[in-house]
Amino acid sequence: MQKNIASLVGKTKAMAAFTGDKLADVISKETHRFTITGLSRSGKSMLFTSLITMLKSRSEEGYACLPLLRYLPPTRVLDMRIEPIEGYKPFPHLDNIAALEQGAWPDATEEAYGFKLIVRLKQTASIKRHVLPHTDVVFEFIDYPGEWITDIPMLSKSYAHWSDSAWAQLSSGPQQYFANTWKQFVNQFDFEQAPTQARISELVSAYRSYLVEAKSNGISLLQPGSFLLESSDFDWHEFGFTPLPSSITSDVSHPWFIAFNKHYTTFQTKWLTPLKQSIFKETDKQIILIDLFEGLNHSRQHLYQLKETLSHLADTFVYGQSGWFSKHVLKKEQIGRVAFVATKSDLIPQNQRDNLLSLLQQITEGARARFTDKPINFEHFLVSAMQVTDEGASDNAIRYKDSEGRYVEATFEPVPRTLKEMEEGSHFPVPQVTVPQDFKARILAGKGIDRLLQFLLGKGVD
Ligand SMILES: Nc1nc2c(ncn2[C@@H]2O[C@H](COP(=O)(O)OP(=O)(O)O)[C@@H](O)[C@H]2O)c(=O)[nH]1
Ligand SMILES: [Mg+2]
Repeated sequence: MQKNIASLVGKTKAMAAFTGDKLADVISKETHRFTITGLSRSGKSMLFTSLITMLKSRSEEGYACLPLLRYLPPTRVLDMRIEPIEGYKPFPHLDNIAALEQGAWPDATEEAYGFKLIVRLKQTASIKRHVLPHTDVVFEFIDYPGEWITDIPMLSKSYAHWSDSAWAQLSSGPQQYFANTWKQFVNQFDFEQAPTQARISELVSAYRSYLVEAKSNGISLLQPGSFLLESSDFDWHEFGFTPLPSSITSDVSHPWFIAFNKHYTTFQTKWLTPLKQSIFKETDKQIILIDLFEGLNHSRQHLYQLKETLSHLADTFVYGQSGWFSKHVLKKEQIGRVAFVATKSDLIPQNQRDNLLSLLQQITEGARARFTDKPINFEHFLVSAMQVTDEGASDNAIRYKDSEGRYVEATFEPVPRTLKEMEEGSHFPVPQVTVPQDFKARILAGKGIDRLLQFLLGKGVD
């Protein structure tokens, strides 16, 4: 499809169809496909909601938000419109705005949504203006549940391999504290009895309780993430599986191994393969959203775990799984662009932002190390999709409405610049903010999005 990045597509075709009264239809077209990825709760849906709100406001109300977006100067923008992408449900922008109006954050995403933003620009160069009065710049965005992304690496593992690594993983790091009940359950479980549907379901539901609890305690690497979604398109009630002790996974004739191996294969072929083809499609521009606050709020171990998760998912993030990126971008010696973005930066005072950025750079170290010799341009950003907080009386303070609706002021210790600086056993309390009534003004006051877009809109070759 739109494989030529920033190219003029359909120009010749448009010229051929040219007739005097169709002048307005003669346009050149430039398509940018962005993938915004990130673990669940990293702020993807809110960022999309803000982006649409900002761009609409910029074009419909002439509001000068996104001042740094030189590429789309308001004087050149004729209009902007949002259209669905074929094969995807339309992004629920209006539902999200309605939720915000009720003082609630947008619902957690349980399926994939797509939308296209089409920005029609006046042509400036005079010859072009004569022949092609407009350029349409098309941005394609896809939003999906973050729980899906953690499952993509399971495609390249066999059941036994996945099971052993999942077992080792849940026995280490901060997640081990939430895995005890699950492990006890497995220890008393009678694997001598046949894997009937009822017994499989018992085991799956015990494992799922672990996933749910670990997730609510800030653990990010949880597989299969798809099992966390009630309304998953993959029927984990019928084809569920769990990791099993290695005494079972090492015995290929064991009835439980056979049963779970079969379910795992179904999960790969019926769910993961189509998922990777539809969601993690060709793209040369990646935005990877990272919520550092969940980790800061819990412990240093949580941040280490986040770092490990990101490096584990690096290939999925950057290349998708289609190999498109490597085939098309790398071979053409273009530069791929990857933005690592720490979200919700309004949750700390302005003077702590440098510290947060430095922490972000350390958290992405492992992921970036996977691409040292590749022509990929990485950059780190902080953004807030909504500036929920206000400045406080001192530079170390911010004001916000807490969960009881009181307007409070909180003073902050410095955000650790590195993982090492965060003391063992300490945590960095993060304010529990609510959606403010003047949310729209606060979306327009969100920070960092224009710089981010500007970076990504840069041409493929530097
Ligand atoms: N303070 C603040 N909180 C945010 C912001 N963006 C998201 N959040 C919070 O993070 C939660 C998860 O965001 P969401 O966009 O649903 O994440 P997703 O799972 O990646 O789509 C929201 O419910 C909000 O509580 C932001 O810009 N500022
Ligand atoms: Mg979401």
